[in-house]
Amino acid sequence: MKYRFPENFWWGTATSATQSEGHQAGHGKGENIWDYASHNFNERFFGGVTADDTSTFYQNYREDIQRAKDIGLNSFRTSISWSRLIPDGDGEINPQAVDFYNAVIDELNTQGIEPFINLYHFDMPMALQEKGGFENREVVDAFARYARICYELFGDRVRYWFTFNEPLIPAEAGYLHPRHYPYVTSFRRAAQVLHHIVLAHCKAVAAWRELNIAGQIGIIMDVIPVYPRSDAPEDLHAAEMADLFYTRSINEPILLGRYPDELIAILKEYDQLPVIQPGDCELIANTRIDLLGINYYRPRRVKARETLLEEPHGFMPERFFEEYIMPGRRMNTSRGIEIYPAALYDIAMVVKDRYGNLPWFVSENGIGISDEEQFMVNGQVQDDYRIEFLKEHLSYLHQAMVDGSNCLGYHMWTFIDCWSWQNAYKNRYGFYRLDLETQQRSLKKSGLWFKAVIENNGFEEAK
Ligand code: BGP
Repeated sequence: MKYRFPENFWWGTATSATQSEGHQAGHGKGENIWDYASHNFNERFFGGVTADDTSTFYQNYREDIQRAKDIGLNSFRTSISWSRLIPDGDGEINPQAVDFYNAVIDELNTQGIEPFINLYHFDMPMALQEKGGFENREVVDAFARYARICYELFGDRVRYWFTFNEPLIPAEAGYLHPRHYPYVTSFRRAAQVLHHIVLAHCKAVAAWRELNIAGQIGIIMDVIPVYPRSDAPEDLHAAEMADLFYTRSINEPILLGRYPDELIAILKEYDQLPVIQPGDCELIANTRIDLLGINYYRPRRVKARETLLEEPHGFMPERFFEEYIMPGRRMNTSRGIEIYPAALYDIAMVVKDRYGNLPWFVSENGIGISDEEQFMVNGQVQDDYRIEFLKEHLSYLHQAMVDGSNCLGYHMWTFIDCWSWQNAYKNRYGFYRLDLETQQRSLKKSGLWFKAVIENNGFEEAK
């Protein structure tokens, strides 16, 4: 077989609590920023669909896990909803949430599907957001408490834990380029949020290590590899700056134990440094993870700035670079992002060469397509484009593994079409189609294809 993967390779899918459970009023869940924002800033959500109406995994988890089994998944990532477990974020535990997550974890284990559990997927409890969210240092401790509670409740049956999904995003999307509540534009505030998220991660890792739980603790990073327009020094510098602000700013404290010196120097020069208290740098330096998840969707192409950036809200990293629209680039027009499978190889090499060949896996990769019903034949979405996408990405990943990358698995985003942070149900990513009217799930052609890949632990065709 041309693309054979190692024994015990993780073949799975990823989702998150807010995007798949549905709010399910009356079961003790507290509000999080998505419950709040999707009602109060409803126009920001495609079709006005709120976080209440997300895919009903809360009611249907048993049948859904059977569906995961049906296509042979051996691992499954979701998150615990902080505001379901602890409605106000820092107080009483909701017993119905404990029952629910116990049931989900037990059902996964019973079916022989490894649960990968993430603690934070963009979903700050509203009560804590009202206190400033991660801008407020007290929330770091509330997160560490919540993490410890999760380990104590579920750690005997969950072997793979993740502190955060895409830890840069709550800072960047919430406080710099406003797409997530509280829709702020301020670099300095974003930097403070990011620093506190780094600390929250470190404290959650420390709590896990103290409890001596069997398994591994990690984090899930979003990597957007940067490519310069040309080899001209100005373009190379632009690419370095984009990488520094949007990748190294988070990867290096987490994976190498310190912020990049160049970043600190620039933030000092522009008076944008967050408050870093004595002891913070030691904590960061002494925290190590066991396992890294990487979400990959798209590359970032940049060039030297051709015009001066207007900065009505003050300092922005984009003063050092601007987007390069590469002629002939291949686009996913539904999502408005470039498709570039070769980047998965480059990412694997960065993990190998820059981050000590840490064990890692692809924790998200996928293609969101709108109006998929047009591809429906006899009740099945014929998503050949998704199969092509998978083949291409997996073949580059396979090459990276041949070249020494320590990659342990591949998780597709996502299992059943789920709600998205702004696009709601516009773009569909799932192996199963979700009918929004009936909530019925139906397997797509790509789900069948993935089943065969899992059975064979690989696939034949070239890219
Ligand atoms: C990732 C998030 C997921 C998911 C995915 C698809 O960055 O971790 O939660 O949403 O992107 O993106 P979108 O939903 O914006 O199309």
